[in-house]
Amino acid sequence: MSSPDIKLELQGPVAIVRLARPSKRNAISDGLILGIRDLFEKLPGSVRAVVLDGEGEHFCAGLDLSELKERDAGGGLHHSRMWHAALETVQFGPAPVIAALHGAVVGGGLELAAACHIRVADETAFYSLPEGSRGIFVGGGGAVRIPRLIGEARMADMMFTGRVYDAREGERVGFAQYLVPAGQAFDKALELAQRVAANAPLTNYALMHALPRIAEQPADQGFLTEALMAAIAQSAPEAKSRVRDFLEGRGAKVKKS
Ligand code: 1HE
Repeated sequence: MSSPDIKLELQGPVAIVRLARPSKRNAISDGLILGIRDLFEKLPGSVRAVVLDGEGEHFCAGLDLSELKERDAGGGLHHSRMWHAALETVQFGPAPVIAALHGAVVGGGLELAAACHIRVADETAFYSLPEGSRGIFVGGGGAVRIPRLIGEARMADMMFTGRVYDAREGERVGFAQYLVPAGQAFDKALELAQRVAANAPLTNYALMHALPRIAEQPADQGFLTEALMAAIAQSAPEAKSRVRDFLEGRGAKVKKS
């Protein structure tokens, strides 16, 4: 199911995915969450990295509250599971996703950002979980993903007290890995996506699919998963040619930034 509220543009190996419902601050309706799922499921095989952006002054205002009808427990369960399925296609889709954050990154918008692999925020970004004050709970995977970014105590505080983190605090506590001047999040995210797209595909696969699983495994299983993934990655012809390039003086050296 495609949604008119999400747009896809291809720039070589980088896909630019844009939430396109600025009049509603990119609030996520059922149609839009299904549109996100379908778009990520059907990304062309040539895509090596994705930039996720939002049109207008805000990245995303979260769940479309106008659709929050009286649901029975079963309806609520299935609604939340629909979000989970959609955001799984973002996290475990074909390519790493770099979110370009500005303005409101709130509620389900923050849950969407948390499913991405790198978050770049500009100085206008702010983070909030208004579910606490609306009498509801997160339902888009936030209870799992957000504590992994900022810790459970900070997430609970946000929901108990309505605390809003500004862009600087957000970078300090771990919402975003990059903080850039106002208006520059998209350009920075695109620059990073181009770099990510140039990695060996198996390295990106390991970072997307092995690393988060290893984080959940007991250490002895994690070490084994790491070793298996390392063995597979280094056996690829691409790894061999990249290492040979370095040893023969053609590969880039590591430089201080
Ligand atoms: C919306 C939504 C929305 C805006 N659902 N319509 N999320 C929230 O509780 C956040 C609610 N939104 C806000 O706090 C503010 O709108 C913003 C800080 C994001 C932006 O403020 P502003 O002044 O730029 O815009 P606005 O005037 O508040 O909104 C413009 C329009 O968008 C307006 O509609 P209009 O028809 O009067 O023009 C708003 O009603 C509409 N709008 N946000 C529906 N969220 C998987 S579970 C996840 C659970 C959650 O995400 S709960 C948190 C929901």
